[in-house]
Amino acid sequence: MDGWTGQILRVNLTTGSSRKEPFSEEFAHTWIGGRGFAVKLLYDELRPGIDPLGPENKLVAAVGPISGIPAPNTGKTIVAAKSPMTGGYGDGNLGTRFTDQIRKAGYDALIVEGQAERPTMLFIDDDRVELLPADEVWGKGTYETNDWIYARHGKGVGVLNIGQAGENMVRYAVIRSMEGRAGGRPGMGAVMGSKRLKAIVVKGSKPIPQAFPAAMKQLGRDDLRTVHQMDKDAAWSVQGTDGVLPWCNEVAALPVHNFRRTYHPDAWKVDGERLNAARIATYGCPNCTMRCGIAMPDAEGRESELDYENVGLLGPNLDIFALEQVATLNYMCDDYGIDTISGGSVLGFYADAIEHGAAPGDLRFGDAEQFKKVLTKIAFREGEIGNVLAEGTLRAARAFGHGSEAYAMQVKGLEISAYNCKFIPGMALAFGVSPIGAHHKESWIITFELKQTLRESYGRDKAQKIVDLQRIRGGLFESIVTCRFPWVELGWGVEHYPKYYNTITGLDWELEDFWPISDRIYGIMKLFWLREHPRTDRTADYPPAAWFDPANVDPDGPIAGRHLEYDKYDSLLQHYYDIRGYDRRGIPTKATLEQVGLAAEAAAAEEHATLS
Ligand code: PTT
Ligand code: SF4
Repeated sequence: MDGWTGQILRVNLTTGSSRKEPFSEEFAHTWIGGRGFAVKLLYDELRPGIDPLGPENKLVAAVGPISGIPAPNTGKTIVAAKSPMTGGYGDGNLGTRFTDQIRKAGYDALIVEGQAERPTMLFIDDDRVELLPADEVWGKGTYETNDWIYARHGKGVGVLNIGQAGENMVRYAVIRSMEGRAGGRPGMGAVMGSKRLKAIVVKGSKPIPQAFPAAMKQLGRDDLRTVHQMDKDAAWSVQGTDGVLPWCNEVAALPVHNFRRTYHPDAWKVDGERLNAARIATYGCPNCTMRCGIAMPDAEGRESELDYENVGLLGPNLDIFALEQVATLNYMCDDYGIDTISGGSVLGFYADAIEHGAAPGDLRFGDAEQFKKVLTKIAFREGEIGNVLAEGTLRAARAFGHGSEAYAMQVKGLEISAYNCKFIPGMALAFGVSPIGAHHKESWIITFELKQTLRESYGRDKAQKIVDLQRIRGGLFESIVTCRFPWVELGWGVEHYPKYYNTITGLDWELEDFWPISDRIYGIMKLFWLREHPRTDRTADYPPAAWFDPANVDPDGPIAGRHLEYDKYDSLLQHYYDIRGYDRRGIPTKATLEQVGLAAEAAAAEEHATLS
């Protein structure tokens, strides 16, 4: 089957068995790969109501037809499972050598099920699949674990590994995937830890099946060169993602003091210019010339790779404006394997709760040393506070009480990325309706909204743009599986991707052919959510109360006195539902599901909720 290896590798950690499972051409064309494969497999195979941190959950790592092929920025893999944060489908998009190695080993997806008795490393070398002891590195951070793996298997292998946070099932533990790369925000590292799976290592030597390999080689080489040239000419390549920080501050979208404020006069101290000036190394994913990972020394001289999200949540959100201190917190997150977004948000929430008398403790905003201590407690679930905070802001707020849930900055249980939408209705909705919880990756409407529309508008055009972006970002890029940055940051046209897809698969698809598949993927993610949350309603798609609170407005600055309004947000949400074909509860109608090819799933969904 050109474009796909046609095989899934299934490994059971309880029995120690593994087997290859072929999949059909129809399955490939219906779900494409990556997120499409992952959500369909998990939806079909997971019994509703299982504990995401129990042996019944499954971890899927899946690539797409474009992944790993030498062409712009193709070194990405999807990791997915039932999320310990949201209870719904969760995934992350990782840059990693795992991508091309798993394809060369002969698989498009890996399913890991069960639970090992002892700390284990899964080793895949083409057809050879072994479960090896990992006791030696259990209890160690991701850096040491990575070195241990490289020393045994060489630096060319693909690696997914976890730190102590994953082992201790901190709900927002991530997976490290290579130097400077990490992800799986909705707790994919915790799922690995619950299986006592310290690492997955893969080596492959087979050719990746392609319809027109010579044509693809030429096309990939030419486009890599063009993207490289575009990148060299772009300011973005100098500062990486942190280049966006001054703009976020200027437009009052920066998270400051647990999202209480939207800008800060000292924000420039942690911006991309300062980061670039402190640069000691640059990292990138395989097949990428853009190399957006900028590393600098932290306060203890260790190399720490920073992105905007990491800086925003571990810096201004905690009132920390010393970049080397931000770098230390970031290094600790990377080593423990804690998501920097949720980690920074949890720390900010805790300081805020103390400030409001809702939680015990003497932690203060701006005190980097104290924040480091709390972060360590979280990674090891040390003491009552470490244990509560390891559960994420929503669960911690429920434990603290005193109305603290209003300023737990999360949606559906997952913490909001570094865009403070106190007065940005469209981006607030993008977080609200993101099917995996508040992640900016599904629809980053903020630049369109603030540059091309009226900020205060709650018009249908914003809801339409969110759907359009979800189709491209959450559907296309996550299923063909490639990095979206050439398109987002350099304007590398989205029309290039069907060209790669067709050259690899031998098919003849137009861009428009991908949209029904994107909608199918969103439909089944929604069904996954519905099955786990049968009493769901539109309130699940609301951002935190703090953004609507007249008592929580900025006293001065660009949006002084402004906040979101409930009735207007609700009407914007309704526009989104209308465009998506959902009913007033936010549930896809039967007709909508049938239209996107989910008739069988719609019939089964009747067991969990009445479809309109
Ligand atoms: C992603 C999320 C992001 S998104 C960032 S910074 W970003 C944070 N990075 C973390 C980190 O680092 N260490 C850590 N311990 N926790 C971290 N949590 C945060 O995780 C990521 C890049 C980035 S950098 C972005 S926006 C783009 N994301 C893409 C995407 O989602 N899809 C896609 N097709 N292409 C993308 N390209 C860009 O990739 P999650 P990565 Mg990450 C150290 O996975 O769960 O989606 O969380 O994967 O390999 O690091 O690449 O300003
Ligand atoms: Fe990885 Fe950044 Fe390159 Fe994307 S642009 S492939 S995230 S290094």
